[in-house]
Amino acid sequence: MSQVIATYLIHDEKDLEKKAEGIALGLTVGSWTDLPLLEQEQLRKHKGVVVSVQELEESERANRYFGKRLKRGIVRIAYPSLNFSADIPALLTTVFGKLSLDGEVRLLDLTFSDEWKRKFPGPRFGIDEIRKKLDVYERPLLMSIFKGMIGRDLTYLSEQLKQQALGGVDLVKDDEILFENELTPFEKRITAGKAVLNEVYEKTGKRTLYAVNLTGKTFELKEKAKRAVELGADVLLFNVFAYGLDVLQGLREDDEITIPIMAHPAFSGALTPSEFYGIKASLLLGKLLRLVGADFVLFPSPYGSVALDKEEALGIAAELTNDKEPFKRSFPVPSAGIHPGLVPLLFRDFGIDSIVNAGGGIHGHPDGATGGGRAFRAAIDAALAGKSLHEAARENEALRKAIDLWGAVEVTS
Ligand code: 1AE
Repeated sequence: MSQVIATYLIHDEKDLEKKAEGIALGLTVGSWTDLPLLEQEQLRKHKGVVVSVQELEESERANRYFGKRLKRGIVRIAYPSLNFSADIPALLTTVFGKLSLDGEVRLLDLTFSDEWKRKFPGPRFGIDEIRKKLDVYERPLLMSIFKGMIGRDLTYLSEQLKQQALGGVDLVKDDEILFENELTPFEKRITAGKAVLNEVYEKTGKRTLYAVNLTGKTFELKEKAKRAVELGADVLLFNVFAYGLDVLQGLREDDEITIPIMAHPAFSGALTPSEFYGIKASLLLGKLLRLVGADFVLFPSPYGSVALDKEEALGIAAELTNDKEPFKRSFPVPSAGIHPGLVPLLFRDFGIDSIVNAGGGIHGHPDGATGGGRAFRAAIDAALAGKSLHEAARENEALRKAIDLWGAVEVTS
């Protein structure tokens, strides 16, 4: 029988086995042992089953956090797929619905059967087809972010886009905080953006894709996304955690929405950061975002301004690119506070199939956004060639200026 196996970190004062059994029962058939035998038999096929309980060493940190001495353990529970429909809301409500309110349980992972995975789309494009769109294959991609756009008009947007594209970036994304507004409405951003990027392409031969922020009320999103496709938008940026994973899946599965989707992590920090409860980032931003169809996934890198624990960040990237899964691979985009001096670290950790993404690190360059893009491109080339940034900076003025301003972390070995 098909099942979903959930792995949890649990804490309990007394008996981990008992707590695990309580979860398996509580999230499936509820209390059943007092029922007549016939009903017990009927319910047996729906009951969650504790697969394993592995007790961990007591943790002083956890005891301090909870203000009491607790046992800790890793618990695996199998839930019969029979119990819930093959959609994310039903899945999450089953494996971590009421349980998430417990405050002493962290959902670490979910394992799906192949049959269950087949009910989900995965990315429409994924890494390989996005590379084809850009005709860039042998290096990490470079993305920049519009900054300071609130209260600015289309002329300003067009100029900022042009400066970014001239720096050699592969993608430019809207800031996630740019919503529908009179000065730069969604549809006009797309048409103005297209005109600028075509102009730059005519001049330089370099393609740059623009990810426009798809915002508004949930039930208006599909129509808006279809209109974006009609207008020739390249990519949709989407604040998925403000809406829900299922909304992204709905956009992905609509055959009239034929452009890649870029998932932004805004609001996910309300769910992932604690080491004691909530959801592990590699599951939420990695495995589940890929399952529902994100082509790109942004997340905080271990090095910038909103640093994520390194193991978590690597875990997200591993889930997005694991080639044993039956889905296209999603692009990992480690972000936030990135400048050219961090490129060697990002390249060492995330490799070629990743995207270097920067807002402030592009626009804050002494030569403006174009200089910022050039500095990043030189840093990426240096990392690929195994050159130090300082060595590369001797031949590249833009990189030298960036390093003088922000420093550089060289990677040895
Ligand atoms: C984790 C998301 C990063 C993001 O969206 C963003 O706007 C970053 O900006 P900078 O690079 O930190 O200026």
